[in-house]
Amino acid sequence: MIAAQDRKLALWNIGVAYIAFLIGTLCGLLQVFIRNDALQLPSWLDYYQILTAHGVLLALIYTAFFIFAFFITGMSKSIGSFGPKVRLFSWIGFAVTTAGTVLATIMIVSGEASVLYTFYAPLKASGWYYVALALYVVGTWITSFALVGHYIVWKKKNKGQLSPLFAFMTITTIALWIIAGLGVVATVLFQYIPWAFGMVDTINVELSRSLFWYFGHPLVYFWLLPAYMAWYVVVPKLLGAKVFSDSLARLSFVLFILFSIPVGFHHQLTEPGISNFWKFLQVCLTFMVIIPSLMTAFSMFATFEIAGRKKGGKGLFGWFTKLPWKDVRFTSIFIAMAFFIPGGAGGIINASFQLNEVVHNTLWIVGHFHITVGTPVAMTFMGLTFWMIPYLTGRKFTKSMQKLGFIQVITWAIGMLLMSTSQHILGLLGAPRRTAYSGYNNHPSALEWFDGILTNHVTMAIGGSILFLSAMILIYIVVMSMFISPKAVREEDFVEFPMAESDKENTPKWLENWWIWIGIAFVLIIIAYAIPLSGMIHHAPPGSEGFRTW
Ligand code: HAS
Repeated sequence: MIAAQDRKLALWNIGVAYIAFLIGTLCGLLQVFIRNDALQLPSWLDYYQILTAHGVLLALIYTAFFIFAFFITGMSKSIGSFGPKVRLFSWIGFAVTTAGTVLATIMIVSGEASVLYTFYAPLKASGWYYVALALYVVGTWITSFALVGHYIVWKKKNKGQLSPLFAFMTITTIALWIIAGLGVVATVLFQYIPWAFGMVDTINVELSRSLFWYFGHPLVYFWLLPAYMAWYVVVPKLLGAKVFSDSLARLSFVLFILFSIPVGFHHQLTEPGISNFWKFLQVCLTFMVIIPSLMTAFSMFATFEIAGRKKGGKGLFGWFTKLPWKDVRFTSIFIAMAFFIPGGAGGIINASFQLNEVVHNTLWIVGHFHITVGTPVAMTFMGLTFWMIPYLTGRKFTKSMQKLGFIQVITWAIGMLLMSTSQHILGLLGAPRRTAYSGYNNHPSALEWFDGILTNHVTMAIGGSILFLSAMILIYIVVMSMFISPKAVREEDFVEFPMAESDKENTPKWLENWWIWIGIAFVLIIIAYAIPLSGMIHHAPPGSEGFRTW
């Protein structure tokens, strides 16, 4: 068991994460009904306000707080309890991130920031909303630096040794997050805040979007990598196996530092103002970032097969039946992985220049992110929640909670399958994203979106409702394991942190040479961004004044 003070820190992070999850999923439920024209909002509430709250609270707040809870728990477990300074800075980071979260939520609820989670200019929110975003990023950086400090202390005490896999992966993810955050902090501090507070009249839209996506794409790997950490480190332990290959795991993580950042233009393929050459270059780099995910898929299949055969699985697929299907901690993560097969394939489609023309800004993209962040990542976090909170509180994860856990993940999978499938199909039929309900004057194309059995807005709403039900079951499990479930007394009732062994003997030391990886990352960033960004600054068209469309 890790130190009580580290547990407290992690639990507070999880607490905020699940408050955001509760409000965010409620907003999601309202949205699917509005899109289906089954719900009219009162005049003081706007669809775009709810959409912003949904995106911000789930994609930015739930994820970040949960991820830091996981990092804190795992770092304390793998390299030892935090010292007083690390703990102090982690609390300061938590407080600043929470302050940003509260301020952003107040701005959204009061109707001052219906700009969606991408906050695209020239939509203009209250200046305080951008201050809130800056606080959020800086808060996460403070916690990140605290964790890096903890790692450095360990490295000094263990000179020449490779760090444990969990710590290595935490630091990789943090490196990615800090480098990525530079883009969003730059645009918020130097463009949005002066513009929103009236210090300047106009904003350079293309530059602001490009700096946002410089951050926005690695942001998705900031969500994904902690899920991969669970796949690499937790899953083998649940299977009774070791990490398949320590070097493969580390290499796949450092490849994310290299290739996840210089690729933001693949979100801007339809935008004018960026030449085809730079778009093409960044699309090529996007195809490079697929490789570490394929390495991860390979590693997972290998782990399953080795574990299944060790348990007596025979023949080509006999090992599959030997996996611990009755353990919800495993089954939830397995379903999460399975969703990432179509989720990742969809990403490859999005990144393909011509196909992007068909799907960009349609509901297809919404379908894509619900089967990437909304299931592979979120359901992995659910699988972690089942043991992490009992581990931190010292309470039991009872048999009835395990049963409820199964109901929760199965309903999530069914709801997501219905909702995301219909979103993908609706997208191909041209239904736009980021829009409230509109009948489009009964245009035949728009009428199609309400036809068919599996392919319409009604299916989407049914899926969304099942998801909400599932979310409420999860909240119940969270509350039970935080406050109500009986305290574990007997040895066998204590829930452990399942952390698999990873053989480091054959792992090359250069894999943990951060100067190499961060250095190459910056070289790639400069190659991919220096010329197009400087072009946007030096040949900027007239800037835009702000618009408030709500
Ligand atoms: Fe994406 C848009 C391209 C991955 C999230 N993406 C988005 C948006 C979000 C998002 C939120 O190129 C919308 C942003 C917005 O608001 O506008 N995405 C990709 C590519 C990948 C990818 C190439 N995306 C993700 C992940 C996300 C995420 C991960 C969240 C966590 N995405 C795009 C593009 C756009 C985009 C364009 C812009 C579209 C537009 O026009 O606006 C790749 O990283 C995917 C690689 C993954 C794989 C899958 C490997 C499979 C594994 C599972 C193994 C399974 C096992 C289980 C072992 C190749 C690892 C076995 C089970 C059995 C049943 C057998």
